[in-house]
Formats: sequence, C-alpha cells, structure tokens
Amino acid sequence: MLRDNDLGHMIKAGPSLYPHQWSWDAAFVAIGLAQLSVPRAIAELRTVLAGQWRTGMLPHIIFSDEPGYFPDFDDWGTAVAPALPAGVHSSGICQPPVHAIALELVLQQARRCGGEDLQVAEEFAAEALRRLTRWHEWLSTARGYADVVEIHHGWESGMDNSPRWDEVYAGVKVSRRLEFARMDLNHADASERPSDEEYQRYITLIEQMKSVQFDDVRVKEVLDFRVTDVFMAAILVLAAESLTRIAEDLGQADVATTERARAERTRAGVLATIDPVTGLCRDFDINAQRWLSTESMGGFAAVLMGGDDAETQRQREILLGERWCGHPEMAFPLPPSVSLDSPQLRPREYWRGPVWPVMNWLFAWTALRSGHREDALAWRLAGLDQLRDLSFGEYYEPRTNETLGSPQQSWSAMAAIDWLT
Ligand code: 2M8
Repeated sequence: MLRDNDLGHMIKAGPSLYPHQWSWDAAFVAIGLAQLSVPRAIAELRTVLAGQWRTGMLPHIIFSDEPGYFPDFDDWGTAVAPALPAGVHSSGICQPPVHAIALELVLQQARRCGGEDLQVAEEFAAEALRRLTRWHEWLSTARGYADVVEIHHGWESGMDNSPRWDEVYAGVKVSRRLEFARMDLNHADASERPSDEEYQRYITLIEQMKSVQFDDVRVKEVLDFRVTDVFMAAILVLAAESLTRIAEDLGQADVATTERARAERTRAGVLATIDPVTGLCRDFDINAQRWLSTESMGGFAAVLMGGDDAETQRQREILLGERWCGHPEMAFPLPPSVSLDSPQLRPREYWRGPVWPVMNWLFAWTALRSGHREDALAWRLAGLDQLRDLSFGEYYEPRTNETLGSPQQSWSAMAAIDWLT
C-alpha cells in the first residue's frame, strides 16, 4: 500500500484525497518505513527537511506535481513569501513537530540493522540536527506564547475542524465570500468532511497571511486566528527530548543542552494550562484573551508528554475511563477525537468524533515510553483489530468502526507496520 502511494521522493498522505507530502504524516510514515527500508525512511525525512523555510519553519505541505487538491501551491500564493526557499513548492503554515521523534526511531531501527543502514542513518542525523534545532527554535520563538506554541490555522494543529477551534473560527471574519472548488469532495463524502462555512474561514485565513507575505511578525497583526495549541506543544516536548538524546549520541553537547531546556520549559507551559475542574489541558485564544475549555482529544496533552505528576495520572484515568476509551458504546477501547458523551460529538465528521489510527499509535507509543506497558499493549491490540479489514481508513466511526475519509491512508498503514514488527 505504501508502495502504491510512493512518488519516489515522497509518499502521498493518501492516494487521491491527499496527493502531496504532509509534514507530520511524513514523519509518522518514516517510522513505519524504517521497518521496511532505512534508506527509504531517510529519503522521506530528507524531502521534509529540504522544504524548510528560511525562518526555520517546516511547511505543512510539500506539493508534488499531482493535480486534484485544493488549495494547491498557486492557491496558497506562497511564491510571494521572502522566506520560501528557491525551488520549494509548499504551503505557508506548519504542523506538529513529530520529525525528531521519527529521526530517533529511524536511528534505533538502523542500529538494529547495522552495516550500511547505520552508516547512512548516522550521516543523515548529523546533517538533520541543525535543521531540526532551527525548526524547534522557530516554534519556541516566532510561535512561542506562554511557554507553549501558538498556531495560526486549524490546519496547523492537524486536527483541522476539531471543536477545540470552534470559538476561534467564530471570530474569523469572512469579509467577502470566496469562490473555489472543494476538490476534497471528489474523493470523500461531504458528511465526513468540514463544511463549506468552515472552508470559507480556512481560505480567508490564507488570504490574511498572503496580505503580509507570510511574514512571521506582521501576520500576528492581521490574523483572526491566533491560539495556543497544547497538543502540539506536548509533541514539541517529546521531539525536544528525542533531539536531546540524538545530540548526546552525536557528541553535540550544546544542542543537547538547548533541547533539554526547551523540553523542560514547554512541559511546564503545558502543565500550567490544566483546567483544575476538568483536569484537561486547555488552549488559549490569544486575540480574545480567553481560555478554551471545549473537551476534545487535544486536552490529553499531559498524557502524551508522560511523567509522574498527579495531573498526568488523573488525565490517564479520565482517558481510560467511561467517558473516553472505556465508553461502553465504543467499538474498540481506543481514544476517540471527541468523547461519545460530548454535546459536540459528530461521530462521522473528521476530527469531531471519529477514531484515528495514527492517534492510537501515538498514544500507544507514548504510553510505552512513559512506562505504562499495559495501556500500550491494550491500544496496540485494539488498534490492530480496528485495521483488520485492511482498508486502512483515515478515520473510523467510533461505535460501528465504519471506515471513513480516505481509504489507504499512509499513516494508518504505518501504525500497523510498526505494531506488527
Ligand atoms: C488533514 O488535513 C488537510 C489539510 O491540511 C485536509 O483536510 O485537506 C488532517 O487530518 C491533517 O492532520 C493531515 O495531516 C492531512 C493529511 O493526512 O489531512
């Protein structure tokens, strides 16, 4: 399946709906690819890093030559951005920084294989270190806010239409209705995708960014969408910890020190967002200066980071409990994007309720990492069961396990490969 989605230098996120390379998809996919071919996994990460903007940002999409996706390179208009490197065709926003985590796991696999794989992987790691440090640094400076990370579009979170962002999107002023064709609806049922109203706001934000040539400073003055993302910040903590270990192995003590400090600072920032009533982490609407308490998978940022603090334990119990994975109506005891008991639940609609195999993998991996082997095993077994019909859906209906969105989604296959090897 991954071979079918492979364009040589990049794996399409999905065969028809997503014919390009997405940043965090590629990082996840590289983890699975390493089990099949270490050099191919490295090639995937190399393509991601080659798209790095002059500012340090890793863009969320690197476009292939395949048609059929909206918004494409021309629609984004990033050619006007002074920070776009020559020859790169990319979008103008980012996605969660899974890349250093992927590099660490690729290196681990290369060590198991030894020989040429190890040599190639170590050479690549030495090269990648500087770019990954610049990427993390950009997230903590250009996008640093209250020791977590600020995002400028729901697409940056990767959880595009999660109810987490509803209040923020309500403040996005669509001053003139934009004309465009929703190519995604050629490949997925409209009931499983964001609405037209949501797309008006998504594209309005691109227009706002374009008006200031995607400049990191000026964009903050014109954007209707500025919000911190605790889930992304928790991923930055994990990635900075991975980069610390990689740097130590490569004898780069200064990088290790910087990344360790980044992980500590960001971890404290994420823990400081916890709502004392619900126990979940909260995002913060920067323009409106208010906390966003909508309950969603994003609230489990502390579980993701791991650690022994009481808050993390409390979140773990909530996640495993009857409102979430342990809900009696769940087809499998896996983390849904929104609780089945939430008034915001829309069980077929994208990030508003379905279960996402790649998130199952992420939660299982972080559980293993933080010593909760029993959680990791339970999620792995249920996650594999969910994928048993080999359709490798992008997401699944939480009660019936119906396959939704794009079939043959690359990162869903990655979860199966990693769990089975
Ligand atoms: C989805 O997002 C894209 C926009 O970036 C889309 O709907 O067109 C999200 O699930 C995102 O997290 C993912 O990276 C991307 C490709 O799988 O699809």
